[in-house]
Amino acid sequence: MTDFKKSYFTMNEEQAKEYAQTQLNYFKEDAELSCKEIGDGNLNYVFRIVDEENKDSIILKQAGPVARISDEFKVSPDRNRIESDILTIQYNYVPEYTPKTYQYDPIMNCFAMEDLSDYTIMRQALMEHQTFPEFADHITTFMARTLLLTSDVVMNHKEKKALVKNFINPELCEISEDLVYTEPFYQCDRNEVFPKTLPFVEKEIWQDEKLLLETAKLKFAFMTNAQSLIHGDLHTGSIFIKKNDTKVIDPEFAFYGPAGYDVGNVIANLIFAYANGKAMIADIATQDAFCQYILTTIEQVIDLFKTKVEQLWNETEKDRVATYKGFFTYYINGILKDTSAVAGLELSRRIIGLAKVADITSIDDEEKRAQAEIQCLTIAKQFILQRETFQTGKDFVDQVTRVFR
Ligand code: SR1
Ligand code: MG
Repeated sequence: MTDFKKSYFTMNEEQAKEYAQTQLNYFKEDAELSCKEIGDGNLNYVFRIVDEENKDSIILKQAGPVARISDEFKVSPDRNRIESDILTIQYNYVPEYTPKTYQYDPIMNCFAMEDLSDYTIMRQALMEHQTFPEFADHITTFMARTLLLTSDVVMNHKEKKALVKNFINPELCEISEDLVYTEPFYQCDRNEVFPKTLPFVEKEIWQDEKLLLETAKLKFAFMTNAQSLIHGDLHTGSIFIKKNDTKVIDPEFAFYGPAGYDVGNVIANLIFAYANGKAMIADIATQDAFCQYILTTIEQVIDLFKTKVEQLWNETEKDRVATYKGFFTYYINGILKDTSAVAGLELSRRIIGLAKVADITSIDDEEKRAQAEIQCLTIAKQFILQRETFQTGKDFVDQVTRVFR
């Protein structure tokens, strides 16, 4: 019998099964279980454990001492606590779109959660060019509630500060500070630039001093603006989806940061799906239908987000000064400006930096891939440099269609 109470070690499938049998109050004592490691993210181990008799199943997620993508990233397994805690908070605010968690173990740095095997990772589904008309509605409910209700606008300020403390997440923040805000903007060894895209990156990104200055301002805003308890990594690989439902997973990068960070990540990753549709769908009618769906979704994400934040703002008790005339407009415009900037940063870093997205890397025709990458980077520059001009869904969509003509 393995002693799971003594000290932390990373589990293999057999040990995860034994863990589920002996440590989780979930399966019957004599249940016959099977276990498979199904994680395909950059950081953690994800075990799916199934009761072979009634097919009831659960997910066990364990944090390892280094990232899976590269052991250069030594990240404390305590991120598992952060993830389990924030899933509980998000579940309180948005039970519809958050998976249910069951049990967190601070020794083994793992927690159990609802199995979502009947859902697909959204990035995968979008690469198969599936469409999800309700997604914009779901994700904007998720973002409006989690971002506004954890902010100083509506929270008791001492309680908010206690949350800031609980969610200090230095190691995961450092990954974003490096991979999102710093490395893509100079010739860093860790970058991996597609050779046909390199001349554009060298001239239009690394030598553009105006752009570099803006990324510096944005990096310091990311590190200092404790506005909302953000998910911190809200790309389409952190979303489980099926036709009429959405679940947001993987919030281990959570900390108090700019609210627009989450919205910007959603927008950028929809643009990657759009670029993939343009490059990979040969039939023009099918391509048009899919790409139009993405544009509609981008527009709805921005406009519904604004509407829902305003609704919540109006129906929730607030700090006295937040009720002053003009403050809401100032506040939401700030979030949208950050949304634009972060969308630009995410578009850049997934093309130039270490952590790529399959929407782009799966484009097998080299010319088409380089074209898609340069189009994404062109949009990115505008999103960063002209960030105060992107305030409506249409502003974002127009920029995408101008570049992808
Ligand atoms: C070292 S981790 C690389 C990337 O994977 C995560 O999902 C985050 O996006 C991070 O930047
Ligand atoms: Mg992740």
